Amino acid sequence: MSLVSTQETLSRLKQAVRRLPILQNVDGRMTRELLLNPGSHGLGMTHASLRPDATATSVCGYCSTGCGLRIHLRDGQAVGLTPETDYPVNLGMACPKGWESLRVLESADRATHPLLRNAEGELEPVSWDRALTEFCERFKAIQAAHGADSVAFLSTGQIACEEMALLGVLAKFGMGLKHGDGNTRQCMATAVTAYKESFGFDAPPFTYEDFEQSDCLVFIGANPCIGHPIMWERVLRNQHAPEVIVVDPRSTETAMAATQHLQLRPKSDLVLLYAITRQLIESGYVDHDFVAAHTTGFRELTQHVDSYTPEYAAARTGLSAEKILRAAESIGQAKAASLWWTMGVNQSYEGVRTAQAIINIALITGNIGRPGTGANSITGQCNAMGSRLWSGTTNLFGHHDYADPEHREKIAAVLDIDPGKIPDENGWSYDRIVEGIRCGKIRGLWVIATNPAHSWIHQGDARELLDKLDFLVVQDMYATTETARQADLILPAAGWGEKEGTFINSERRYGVHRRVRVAPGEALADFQIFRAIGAYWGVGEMLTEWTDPEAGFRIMQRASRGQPCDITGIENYAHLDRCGGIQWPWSEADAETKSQGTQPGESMGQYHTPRPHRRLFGNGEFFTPDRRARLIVAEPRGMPELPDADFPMLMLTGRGSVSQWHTQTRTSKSPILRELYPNEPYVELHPDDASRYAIRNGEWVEVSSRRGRAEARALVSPTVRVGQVFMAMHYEETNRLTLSHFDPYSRQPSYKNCAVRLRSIKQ
Ligand SMILES: Nc1nc2c(c(=O)[nH]1)N[C@H]1C(S)=C(S)[C@@H](COP(=O)(O)OP(=O)(O)OC[C@H]3O[C@@H](n4cnc5c(=O)[nH]c(N)nc54)[C@H](O)[C@@H]3O)O[C@H]1N2
Ligand SMILES: Nc1nc2c(c(=O)[nH]1)N[C@H]1C(S)=C(S)[C@@H](COP(=O)(O)OP(=O)(O)OC[C@H]3O[C@@H](n4cnc5c(=O)[nH]c(N)nc54)[C@H](O)[C@@H]3O)O[C@H]1N2
Ligand code: SF4
Ligand SMILES: [Mo]
Repeated sequence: MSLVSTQETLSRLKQAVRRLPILQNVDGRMTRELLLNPGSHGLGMTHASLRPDATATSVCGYCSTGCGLRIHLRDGQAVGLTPETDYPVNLGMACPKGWESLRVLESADRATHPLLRNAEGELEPVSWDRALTEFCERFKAIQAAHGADSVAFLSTGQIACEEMALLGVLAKFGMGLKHGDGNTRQCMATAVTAYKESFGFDAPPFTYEDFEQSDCLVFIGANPCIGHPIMWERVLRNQHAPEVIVVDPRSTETAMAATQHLQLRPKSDLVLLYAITRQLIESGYVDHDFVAAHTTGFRELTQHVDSYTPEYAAARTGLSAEKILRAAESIGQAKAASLWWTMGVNQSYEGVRTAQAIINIALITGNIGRPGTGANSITGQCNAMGSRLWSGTTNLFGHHDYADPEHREKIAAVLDIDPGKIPDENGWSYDRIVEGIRCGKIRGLWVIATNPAHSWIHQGDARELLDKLDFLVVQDMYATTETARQADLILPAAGWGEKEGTFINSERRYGVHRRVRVAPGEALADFQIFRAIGAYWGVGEMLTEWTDPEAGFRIMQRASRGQPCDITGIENYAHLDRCGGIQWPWSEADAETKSQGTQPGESMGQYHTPRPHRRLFGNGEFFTPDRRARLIVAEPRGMPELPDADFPMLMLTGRGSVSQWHTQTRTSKSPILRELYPNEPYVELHPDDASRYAIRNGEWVEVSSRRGRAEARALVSPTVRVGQVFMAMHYEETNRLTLSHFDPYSRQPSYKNCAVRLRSIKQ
């Protein structure tokens, strides 16, 4: 089928849909013909490939950097891509994952048809009609027997805002699923909670230019050389000969490029940050005017950190007092210091308070709201930010509050639904959903664009629990993921490049990704799957306005009105394209009163980026009721599982290489990427430990914990300290070992600390 002929089919179908079948037909069911018509892949999608031999720009679908990729089309099909030279994020650069984005769409293990587990226990292809009917009947039967709450969903930071918004509306208000969470719990929940408490809103304040304008950058538990390589490129463009301080227990690529590496003991960050805070206060580096006008809690903070002398901190962190003093001095003396954190902070049993200790330092030194400053959480997935605002999981649509009746009224009006459909409290977090399966309260689970059987903490337990479910539905691009293998029903999804919508990157920038390929077989865009489920479930009426992603975007805009993340001033997708993305907030008032066009000297090539409003808190006003930021402190806690005689090593986990993405469902499908990373699991250990356990570099070893065992090749290297090992999360073996424990406020898993032992096994 050629795409050009699809154009006609498409417009005919669109008309047909508006006239009758999809959501308006009498029994609320989408007709089978319509679903199975190949043209229906594009239903309601405006489509870059409708312009043969042109190019289209899409935001990358892997990490939260949000690089602009120019897609080259022949006869309407994407044939290749290059990084967008003028896009204000990446300025012509991309990492190998971005370059290889199209290749991974072509894999033989793409899910092309719905698959249903038959009486023999095997997955067999079925029609969409059958799949959707089973989906509804099985989940409804579970709800009838065990209550509406007994079915839950797990969503993602890797589908478009419009898709996650539609999913939230459908699942929570249409299907009555009270409990839904997403993989952003594994990733960003700590930053969200920390920001909400400290700033009054989940609001990362920075813009990427801050990487270039800072004269002191502090990276805490972040390895951007691997995780965010194009952000790191922006650091390399910094003309201020900046001090770069890296706080990481490992000698990472980023640490090696730093001017100061604080190679602290794992999970001693809170002590270190309090010691730095104490030193900043003692040395007179506090911006007292800012503190008095814009914060609360400074006296308590001063008292709290008083006992964190450099000597005390040195003993607890394993760093020298001089190193700690030098880092504090660098921050204090900087004209513009910025502090950046990622998973070394968020994935911790005391992550929220650690993140807030970072926020405190930025606040008391007045390093906020000015170029080159900020307490800046770097996001993970391409649309983790979108999931924070729009998934409806941790907050009500557009960062409203489920518990607030006015918010429920507002959102009900925006969605044109009965306010009674909106629950008056948040649903369960991911870990509670998992526990809900254990105790039999959750019987049905719908997993969308995430792979918990690989990525969830203490994997053996997670897999057993998934097996316990009465009905497990997995909606994924690939039929072979670890979770899909356990599913009762697999719904085949189109991937990035085969559908369209918006992502929000780490600096709050909305960008569009476009449909430039046809999805294989009968795979459908998630947006379409949600609409189809709505129709089959009998709540199609509720979704009438959600005809296509851009219509969904307009609903989101209405919901954002008056919120700190107001985007009512964005005209449409074309406007986002023209501007190279737009950072929130961009309200109608902003659009009227602030210059949007290119100013003299501000040209960004083809793009007209709105210049003002690019970083938050320039006026010192925060989103708390009294407009002041909160300085929040806590007592550091101990690691729950310390190395001991049986399990004498501490295991760290994280990203392994630039060319690997998470559970490897996508990146392992590119032959080029496969050349660029180790294809076998490996464990990094220090040369002294290697000789203690008589392990040679490259040999297979057994790594075990109280929860499981794994085999991996030894990578003997001084990048880790004696007594510590590192395993990359990209191999399914890693989470067999991890210990299930969480931050008490954010419920984010603490993936980066558990006790293991090593044993040589000759193979
Ligand atoms: N290539 C690639 N890039 C990615 C991803 C990917 O899978 N592959 N995933 C994306 C996603 S979703 C995310 S969330 C980000 C993650 O990006 P990062 O957070 O930068 O990556 P990690 O390697 O998980 O963790 C960062 C560092 O935390 C350190 N660390 C461990 N324990 C501690 C501690 O107690 N204190 C301190 N200070 N540091 C500690 C680790 O040694 C590690 O170097 O990357 C994104 N980018
Ligand atoms: N030990 C350890 N574990 C970790 C971490 C760690 O540092 N250490 N990091 C954690 C973090 S930060 C994260 S973010 C998680 C990530 O964990 P996961 O979310 O489980 O990892 P992914 O491999 O990104 O899974 C995404 C899935 O969505 C599918 N997919 C991609 N695009 C689409 C789409 O458009 N539609 C649909 N329907 N499916 C799609 C992919 O094929 C894949 O199966 O892992 C966490 N686990
Ligand atoms: S840095 Fe991130 S957004 Fe940019 S090309 Fe690589 S994966 Fe894509
Ligand atoms: Mo993440």
